[in-house]
Amino acid sequence: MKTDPFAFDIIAPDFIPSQYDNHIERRLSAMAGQYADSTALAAVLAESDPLLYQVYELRRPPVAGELLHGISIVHPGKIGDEYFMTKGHFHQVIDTAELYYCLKGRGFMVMETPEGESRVESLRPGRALYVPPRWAHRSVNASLDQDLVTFFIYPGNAGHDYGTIEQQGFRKLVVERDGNPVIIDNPRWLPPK
Ligand code: S6P
Ligand code: ZN
Repeated sequence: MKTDPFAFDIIAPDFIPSQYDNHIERRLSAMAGQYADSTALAAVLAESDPLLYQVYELRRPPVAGELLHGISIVHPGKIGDEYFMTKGHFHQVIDTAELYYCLKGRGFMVMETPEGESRVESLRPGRALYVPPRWAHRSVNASLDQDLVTFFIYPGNAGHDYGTIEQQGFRKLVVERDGNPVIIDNPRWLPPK
């Protein structure tokens, strides 16, 4: 499919792209199993189903030479002491990388490989982050009063594999302790076989 060059704007304060062709809204009910504190989770869901994050995608044909890109906005909040976060995934074509650039907020990218290696990198405005091939990734908003906004770019054929993360989560969790974000081990996580 031939595409002409195009340009668009991503402008403060909300950074919603001036053009996009897919808008995803993820609510708590869609990823309830990911939060460690099931009592806090049930209490929140009994009252409401909060919007955790939104993604604005400029979709591209699913081929290696294309670059799918867009904006991810994780809203502020917690379930128990665990901050709002994205579901997280491996790419379906696992050896595809992704580049993130943080435009707003404070947070972390939690990453791990199928072999159980784990890394957590800070996100703050002006910071670029490279997620290498084979690293699952999840963004966490560690601020309770502002959105975490990132611009992402990855190969058009990468796809998403959510299954592994849905089963046992990431090796590390980001939680609030005495008003500060702290990285702890996920008690539910199991080492690779
Ligand atoms: C896609 C890229 C982002 C995420 C978005 C939402 O490869 O990493 O666009 O899709 O941040 O996260 P998730 O885990 O719900 O897809
Ligand atoms: Zn990705």
